[in-house]
Amino acid sequence: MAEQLDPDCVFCKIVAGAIPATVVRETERTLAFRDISPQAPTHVLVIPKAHFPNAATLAAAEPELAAALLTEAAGVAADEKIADHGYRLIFNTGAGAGQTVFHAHVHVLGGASFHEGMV
Ligand code: IU
Repeated sequence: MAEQLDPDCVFCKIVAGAIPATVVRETERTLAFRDISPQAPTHVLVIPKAHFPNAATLAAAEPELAAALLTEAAGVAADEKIADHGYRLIFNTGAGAGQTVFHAHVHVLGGASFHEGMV
């Protein structure tokens, strides 16, 4: 399926292969790659290949694709062997929450303990 891409979006450029990324998992409609600035021993981003500005717009338009991000995040956790210890999923939604790339993505963070709280 040819996905809807935004030529000005950095994650769309990764999907198109125009910007390199270390891809760890891929399905027809999702891509998982290592964050370029890791905040934990495992830090992977799972994105829809199609462009949606954030998780809320993705979920409203394509709930099955939004759910697929969670399935793939669990797959990343299994592949990276971080599931037994526990891992954190983060969807920053909006600039005020720290979103800097406006293409929906979930952060998969693991290999460390996150006991400090939510922020
Ligand atoms: P945020 O939730 O929008 O703040 O997360 C964006 C992430 O995308 C952030 O952790 C960046 O390090 C990461 N990233 C990347 O992995 N590759 C890139 O080319 C760019 C950002 I630009």
